[in-house]
Amino acid sequence: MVGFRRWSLATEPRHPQRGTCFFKEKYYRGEYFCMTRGSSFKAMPGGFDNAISSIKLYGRVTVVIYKNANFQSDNASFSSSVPGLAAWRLPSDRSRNWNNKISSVQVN
Ligand SMILES: [Ca+2]
Repeated sequence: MVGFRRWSLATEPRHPQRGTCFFKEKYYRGEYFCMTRGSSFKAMPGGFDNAISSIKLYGRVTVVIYKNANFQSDNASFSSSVPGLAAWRLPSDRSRNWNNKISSVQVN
């Protein structure tokens, strides 16, 4: 799984120079994993499916998130960090938001 790293809260914080980290809690807290630019996951790593609440970007990158696996269904792209996905509504259903919805991702 190229680009995949995972650390517990107890470990020293690390992140890619150019890439993205996905966090289970808002404001970049809780369990997380990181990806380098140019990598993607057609399905989220174990325990992270429908569990992401914030996204931190490092360097010039764009992250594309998808509601379903295999880059399907609703998507959204971000070029700066997202402290709370609950603030972003789903394109197909404006009454719902992206919190705990991400099921696949690309980092460009
Ligand atoms: Ca989903």
